[in-house]
Parts: sequence; C-alpha cells; structure tokens
Amino acid sequence: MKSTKWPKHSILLIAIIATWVKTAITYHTSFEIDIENAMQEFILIINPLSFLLFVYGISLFFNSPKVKNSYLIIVSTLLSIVLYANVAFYRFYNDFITLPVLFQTDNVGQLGSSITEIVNWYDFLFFIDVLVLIIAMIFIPQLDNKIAIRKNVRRAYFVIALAIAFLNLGLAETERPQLLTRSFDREILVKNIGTYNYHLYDFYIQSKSSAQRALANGSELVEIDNYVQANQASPNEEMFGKYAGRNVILVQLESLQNFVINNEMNGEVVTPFLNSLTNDKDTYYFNDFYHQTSLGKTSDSEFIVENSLFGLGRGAVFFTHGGNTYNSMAERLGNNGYFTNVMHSNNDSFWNRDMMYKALNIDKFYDVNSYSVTDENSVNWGLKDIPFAEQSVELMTEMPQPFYSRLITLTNHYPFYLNEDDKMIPEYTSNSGTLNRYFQTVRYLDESIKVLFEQLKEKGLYENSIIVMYGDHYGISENHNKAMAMYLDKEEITAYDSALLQSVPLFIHIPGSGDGKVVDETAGQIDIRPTVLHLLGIDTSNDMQLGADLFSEEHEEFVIFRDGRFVTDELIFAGETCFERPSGEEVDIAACQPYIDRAQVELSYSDKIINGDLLRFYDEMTGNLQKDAVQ
Ligand code: GP9
Ligand code: MN
Repeated sequence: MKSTKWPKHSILLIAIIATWVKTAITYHTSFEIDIENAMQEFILIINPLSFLLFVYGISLFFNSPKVKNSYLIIVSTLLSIVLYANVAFYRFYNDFITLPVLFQTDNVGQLGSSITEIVNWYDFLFFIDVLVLIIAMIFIPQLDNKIAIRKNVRRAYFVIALAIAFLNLGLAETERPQLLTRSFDREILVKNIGTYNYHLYDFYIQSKSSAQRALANGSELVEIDNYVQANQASPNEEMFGKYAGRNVILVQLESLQNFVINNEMNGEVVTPFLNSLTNDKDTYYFNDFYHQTSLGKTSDSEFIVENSLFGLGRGAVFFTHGGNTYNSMAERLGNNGYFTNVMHSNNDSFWNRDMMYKALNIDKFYDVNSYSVTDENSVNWGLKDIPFAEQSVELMTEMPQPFYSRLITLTNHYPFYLNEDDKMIPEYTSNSGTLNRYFQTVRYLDESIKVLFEQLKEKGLYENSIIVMYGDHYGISENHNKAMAMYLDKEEITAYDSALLQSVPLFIHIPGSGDGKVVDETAGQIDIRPTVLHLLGIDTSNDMQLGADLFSEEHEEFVIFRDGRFVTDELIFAGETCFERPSGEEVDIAACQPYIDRAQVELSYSDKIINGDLLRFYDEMTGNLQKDAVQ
C-alpha cells in the first residue's frame, strides 16, 4: 500500500466516522428515544458530530503521529466507556446517567447486584470503533512526522465544527424552544444535543451547584430566619386544625388561567363545573391568586407549593438542585401519619421528578407505569385527563388513609390538541390557533374535574377529603397578545394587563364546611403550603417558608413574581413601571419602591437557601440551626 493513496488526515476521519456511526446505531438500538418526525431523526443523527469533531480534532495540535494516534485511541476508549455506561444504566433504570445519581451509593449498588442481567455477550460491539481505529492505524502507513498541520487547515476544521454545533443547536431550538434554559428531561436533552454534550452540560450544572453548596454555611440562615420569623402570619384560630385528619387531594390544573373562569367564549361557557364551584357553599374560590413560576413551569409550581420557596430565576430547580435537603409539605404530612404521593401519567424522569421526589420525601410517585395508557385514551402529551381522573381515584381506593395525593393534569398543555370526540365547544376565532384551541382543552379539563369529584363521591373518598385545585402557570404566552386583546376586548395587552393575566384560579373545596365564599385576597402559590397544613392542625411556625396562611388575619396582600414583578391589592409593578389598581394608571415609582426592595430581598433569600442547600443546617422541629451539620 502506498502512502500517497491515503489522504493526510485519514485516521482522524476514520475515528470520527466510526464513533459517530456507532453512537447513532446505539441511539436506535439501546435507548428508547421517541422520534416524532423527520427533523427529530435528523437532529438525533447529527447530534454527536460537533462534539466528536472538537474532541478528536484536538489531535490536530499534536505533530508527532505517535502522540496523535495514542490520543485518538484514548479518546475513543473513554467515549466508548461513557456510552456503554449509559447503555448499561439505561437497561436498568431506563434513564441516562446524571452525576448525582452516580454518587447515590444505593443506585450503583443495585446496578452491581444485577450485573448479569445488565451485561450481554455482544456488548464488546460498543467498543468496535476503538478496534476499527487500531486496525486502521496498523494498515494505514504513518505520515512523515515532520509534516506539520497547516494553521489555516486547522482553523477551517474548527470553524466547520462550530458551524455544525450551531446548526444542531438551532434546529434543536426550533424543535424544543428553551431547551437549555429549561432543561426538562434527560431524554429530550440527549435527543437534541447528543449524549456527549449532555454529559458536559450535566457536569457544568452539577459542578456549579456543588461549588455554591460547598461554600455555604449555616450562619447565612440567621438573617433569613429573622426575616421569616418577623413575617410569620399566625394561623386563624377558628380554622386551625378544623379539618385535621382528612385526606388531602391537591390538583395542579395544567396551564389553567383565571380569565376563563366565569367567562364565555363566543357565547359558550368554558368552565361550567369550576364556575359552579365559585358560588358553592363548600368552596373557597380565590379570584386574585397568582402563579409564581419561571422556566421550570409545572415543576416550579410543584416546588413552590411543596416548599413555600421560590423556584430559581434561571433553569428549573427540580433539575439543578434535586439533591438538596428540603422541608416539604409532603415530608410534614408524612411525619404526621399521611401516605404521601404524586399522581401524574408521565415518565418519572421528566423534570427530574424521580430524584426530586426523593428529596421532597414523597412516599410514592404514581407515574406513567401506574396507569393504563393506550392510543385510544391518549392525546397530545399522553393519558387524557378524564381517564386520568378515573384511574387516579381507583388507585386512591388502595391507599392507606389519611393520604396526601398531588395530581398533575396534562391534557390542557400546549399545543392544546384534542380528539374530535372530546371537543365540547368550538374553537375560538382569533389569529392564534393556540388561543383558539386553548378554550376547547380548558373545557375538557373542566369536565375531567367534574369526573374526579363524581368518582371520589362514588368511591366514598369525598366526604373525608380536602380538595385544593390551582392553575400551575400561564397557558397563553405573550406571543399571543394580539389574540388575547381581541378576546378581552382591549386595544392592546399592556405590561399591567400581562401581570394580571398571570392570575390562576385557586379552589379550596372542603366538603361539608358550609362556609365557602369568593375570596379576593391577593395571594400566590407560595401561600398554599402553610394554608393547607394549618387547616390540618399542623404547626408551621418554625418552618423556613416565605408564604403565609391565606385564612390568617395577618396574611399580606403582596405577591412576588419570580422576575421581580409584583401585585398587591392596590399596586402592580411590571415593565419597570408602577401602576395603580384597578385603574391601571401609571403612578410614581416611589409608591412601588418599598415593595420592589422587599421582593428582591425575598427572592434573594430563597435563592440563598436553594443555592447553598441551607436547609441541611436547619432543624425544622426546633427551629434551631444545626451547628454540627456534617453533610
Ligand atoms: C410534564 C408536565 C408538563 O410532565 O408536567 O410540564 P410543563 O411543560 O407544563 O412544565
Ligand atoms: Mn404545566
């Protein structure tokens, strides 16, 4: 074989192609990645390429063929180990490796004990590219080591690698907006940026949070504790413990905003069942209640409700701080004899719920595997809300009582698709298909709540429960302002209107209470935890929580949004402007300033608690700092 037959960088090219092809085949054979269209398939196939070009390309900086070849072999071996470790992990956990999981000894222990199930004889194929590379090195003659690589060739090479990386990210962004900032699911990340880039990203996220955690110490809690104590709202004596021992059923109503309640769309009632609750003798309906979520959307609302703390301004706290110590509502209820669980028909890794629920001390997660899901009873994101309600109540009948179940609905999720048979009202007639369909899926969600109530009654679970329902976050983003303005009969949607549109409904339905009413107290999701615990007679005076009991005389009408906007009963701060309620007129910023400052303080305290994992230094039973916290 003559050396001239082989182009200069043949070995490099072979290394890239071999690993690329092997990775693409592995995606299809070893992982269950849902592919919905040709674009997703294309992204999946190209996604390892940019990373491989970069890491193998580093060999272009080595002049000695020997060093170069050793480098290529070492890299391909390491990448094979990473990929194979994921394959083995996936066979057992049906999930991709994330760093914190590796450090949970019980996970690795479980893996070790079932090694015979996990390893197959043909697994050497996962290292086939290393073999190909070695063979190539033997048969392709070495180039003269005095020939250096031309600088402009090298530059062109990395420009191409960068271009491919951007192409990959750009396509992924159109398929999955806010992929990296929201980072909802490991499968979606791998599908869009590839396993290797996913590990880099995971490493970045995890090392950032562990550095912050390592630098934190318990003394930072003193100031926060003083603030929390000074702002405590003592429980309403009459309500405290009034419903002790009842089951608690929380329902997170996907994307449900308050503007549809008691409102019509082209003459059609949108939420007949929920409307009936607004003047029901057993229901407190809060009509000036707001979501406080950010990029973590559903998971943020879960976090806020469980912990009475804010989510993070960047990313989803479920992902970034899934291993922290928390003092969740579930933990509280668990300590008081409750069986605690979440019911939601989705993969348990979505939003990193599998890990986060452990940190929140939730006893059980009834995920997609607990439900019977078929093509007929699914639409859009999965199981439809009506069968979900039916099957959930069925599962509740098996639960030890009292239980705390948090249900998360799914059908009223963007892009709001529904089967023809389930459409109970026509679409709206604006220029936004999203808003037009939204009314139909909201109507369906409303029906599913009616079914939930019926089923609870039928199974004898109704009387002895408290049912709390709230919208998790907005459903219609500001991209649809024009259509929203048309629906609300306004010229335009201003910053003031947008803030008001963050209102989601809250219903606290207490069968037999008889004292239900419409409550116009300005409040937010952060207030749910103390409210529920107090109704059950569980003291929260030592808890590190930023919300307040909605039935307390001392509850303050002040809701902070995650981005620093706020709403009170008299003022709204939005778009850097201070508005008066209800006129919407601009007023001097001085009126808002004290609240602006307090919003910043509360948000920063919440961030400090999360970033420093400060609750590991806190004993919520005594309210004391744990000076000897060892973790
Ligand atoms: C996914 C569901 C939706 O399991 O909770 O999450 P979202 O996109 O609304 O945050
Ligand atoms: Mn949601």
